Amino acid sequence: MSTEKILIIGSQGQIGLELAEALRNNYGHDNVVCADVKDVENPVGPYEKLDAMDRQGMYEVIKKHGVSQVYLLAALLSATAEQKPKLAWDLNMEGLFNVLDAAKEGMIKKVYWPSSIAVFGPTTPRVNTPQYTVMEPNTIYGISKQAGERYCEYYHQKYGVDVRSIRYPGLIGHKSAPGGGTTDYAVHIYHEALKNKSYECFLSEDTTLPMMYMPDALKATIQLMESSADKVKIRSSYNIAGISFSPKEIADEIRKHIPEFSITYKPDFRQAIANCWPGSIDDTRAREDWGWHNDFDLSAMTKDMLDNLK
Ligand code: AKB
Repeated sequence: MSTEKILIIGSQGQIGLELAEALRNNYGHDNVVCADVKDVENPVGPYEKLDAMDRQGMYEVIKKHGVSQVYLLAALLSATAEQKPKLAWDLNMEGLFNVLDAAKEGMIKKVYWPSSIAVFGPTTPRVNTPQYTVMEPNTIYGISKQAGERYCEYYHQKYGVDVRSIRYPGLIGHKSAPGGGTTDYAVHIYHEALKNKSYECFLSEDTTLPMMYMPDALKATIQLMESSADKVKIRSSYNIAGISFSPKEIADEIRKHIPEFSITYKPDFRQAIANCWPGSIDDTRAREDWGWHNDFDLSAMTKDMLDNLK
């Protein structure tokens, strides 16, 4: 029997929906409480309606369920954050402060908080971006993630908070839809390829970005959270790498399965965001510290996505 009680805040988003399923398999159905600002009719397990910015509401949920670990996934992603900068800053930071303070006060034992490749910026080396390098993010999302990383490390060093984090690349999965990111095209493209045999991409054909298939991202997240504390040497956030590809390369891969698939390019404001992000990531530290490795490359992911979406 698991002694852990896990709370996922932002459980109805792209990662939350899949992570809840994976954690419920590992820890038992009733030991994972899902929470989100959305109303959910007939939730499949314990569910609480919760705004991550509502500190008192969050603490009541933590106490009510005897929560020991929080995964804080509620956030505005890069593209939406540029449209709503004030809300993005408030949500991305307040939610984190509320959870870090809960850990500092001893209400919970462990915190997971996702960072992103958006912490890097135009002055960062783009190829094999190192763990430690120049970081001058120029999007609200990236600025909030970088500030969040600094707070995580500070709370760990100053108050002993056991907080763990990964800098996610663009995530691709077939079970849940992405919302408001610059890397979302790499999910939409599969849906459109099957439905319409064509796709208009909002990034240019040669925009290479770091990406990852959802099973790899879930594996990394749970592996990091289950590692013994002494192995987690970085308390800001870990680089992890999966696959790097451009819209042209993913389209070529899809064409191996759907030969008539065609792609056109109409870059919009998201192109400027993508231009300032890395093309590939050096994840040596995650590999060395807690044994991370990815399983899926572009061709295995494409086959699996198309098989499942069909
Ligand atoms: C986004 O595109 O905003 C996210 C991310 C890379 O953090 N997928």
